[in-house]
Amino acid sequence: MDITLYHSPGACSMATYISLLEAGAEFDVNIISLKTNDQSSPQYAAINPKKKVPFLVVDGNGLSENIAMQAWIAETWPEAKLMPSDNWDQKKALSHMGWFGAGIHQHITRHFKPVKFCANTDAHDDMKAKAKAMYMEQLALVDAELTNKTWFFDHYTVCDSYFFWIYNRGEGEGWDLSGFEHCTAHNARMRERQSVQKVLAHKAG
Ligand SMILES: N[C@@H](CCC(=O)N[C@@H](CS)C(=O)NCC(=O)O)C(=O)O
Repeated sequence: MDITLYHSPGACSMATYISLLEAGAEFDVNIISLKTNDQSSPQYAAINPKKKVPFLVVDGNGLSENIAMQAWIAETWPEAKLMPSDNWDQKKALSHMGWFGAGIHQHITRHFKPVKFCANTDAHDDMKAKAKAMYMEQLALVDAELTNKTWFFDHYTVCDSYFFWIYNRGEGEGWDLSGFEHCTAHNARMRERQSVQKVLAHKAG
């Protein structure tokens, strides 16, 4: 299989990158730097018209959306056991990842780049405060979910890869997340993994 991950250091493509490493996949990483707006270039738009990372190309076929990539990785390398084995828990894993992608990610983006959503700069501080509050509200729910757990399920899964990014980016916004003790402990465990260390060290092309 010929696999290329389009990734920007620090972006949510970290989650896919971590899972590919956890699966033991062989793949290339093509850096699309969001810092230099590479995602908006005509060259990248020709590859991914949605102009976002992550984007995964497998034997010439492109796939967008983290949740789909995570499911594909788990199914393609079943021996890595990156999904729970129980049918209901598998759906719960999809539910968690849908939540991370659609229910939490947006609050980070609104705080990071309010100008993308609102031209009135006077409203930005208000928008950022609300985005932070909504992120914190969701993180409290994740913290409850992780209570007395090492991972989201009884072993490491793609949900853990994905949540690493959600927590990491929140910290990147300068938010103090230490009060979410279970999320914080999860993050510390994640940072011990070779996959995470490799992705964090991969800063540029
Ligand atoms: N729904 C997409 C979201 C992807 C996304 O928003 N990626 C961000 C980086 S974290 C991006 O590429 N932003 C570039 C832009 O909006 O210009 C997914 O889950 O993969």
